[in-house]
Amino acid sequence: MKKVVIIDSHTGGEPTRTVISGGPDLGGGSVAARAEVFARECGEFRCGVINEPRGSDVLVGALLVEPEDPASACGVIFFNNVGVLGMCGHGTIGLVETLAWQGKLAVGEHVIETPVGNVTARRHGDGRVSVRNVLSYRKAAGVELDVPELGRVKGDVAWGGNWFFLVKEPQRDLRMENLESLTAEAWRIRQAVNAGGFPEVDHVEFFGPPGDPANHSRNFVLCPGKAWDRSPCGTGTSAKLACLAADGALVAGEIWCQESLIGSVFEGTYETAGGGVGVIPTITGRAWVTAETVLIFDPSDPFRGGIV
Ligand code: PYC
Repeated sequence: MKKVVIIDSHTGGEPTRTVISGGPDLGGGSVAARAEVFARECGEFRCGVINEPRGSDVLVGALLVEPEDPASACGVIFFNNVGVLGMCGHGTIGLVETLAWQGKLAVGEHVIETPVGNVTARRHGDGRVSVRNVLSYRKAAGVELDVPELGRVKGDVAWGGNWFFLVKEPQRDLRMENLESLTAEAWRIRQAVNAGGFPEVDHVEFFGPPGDPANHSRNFVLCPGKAWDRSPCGTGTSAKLACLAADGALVAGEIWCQESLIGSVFEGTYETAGGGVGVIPTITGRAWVTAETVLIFDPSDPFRGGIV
């Protein structure tokens, strides 16, 4: 009987399931190399942890691994219902809160190794966490697409630790009542972006006016496995900051308050970096631990590897 210890948390409504122990042996090397092994060889574990009947499509998994550099706090491999993520902003905040809840991480700064590079997480005394992300940049501006049933769609392709298409036109009404159509439209846009020369894009992001005038914008982010992000998406907000910087619409150090479809907020700022090629975003948010439990993988259970 295989047992996997997990701690669940949510960051602005978006859940993170951190695997504390019982995960697969991925060998040595960089976190990027171990993430490749995980992606290639551990599909049953990934689906068993994330998918029904133990989980749901909205969960993001965070597999804790030994860091390559002993000076780092930990390594992490983020994963979801369809594969492995590069980075995950809400997941990093959830991971920090989880380790703090276990008494393993103090207030202060901690380096966390991810498959796409090291990030620095600062745990504040009030429970907030700021994540200084990887270099983020806009790859293509004003990309125009013909999307079936939607017509002409215009947007930017940007990297914020994952690949995003940030829709500029047409604007969508970002309310919960429109969830079904937002999901269907974002999915169609993703297919058109992929067919239009950007196969790497696996997240699509809409923007609109905030519900709370204290914020700058509301977003809707569709993730690679068709789940929508309940949080404002840390890597999506990083991609947005890179585009705002490239457009000269936000200066370094200025705060951008990004609101999600459910009204949760991340604060984002950036430093210029990469010789002007991109920016280093810092995303601040808060997570709460929701459960600590043991998953049981019974060899006689026909759905032990999740419903795929
Ligand atoms: O917060 O970066 C994020 C994220 C990626 C996918 C879901 N959340």
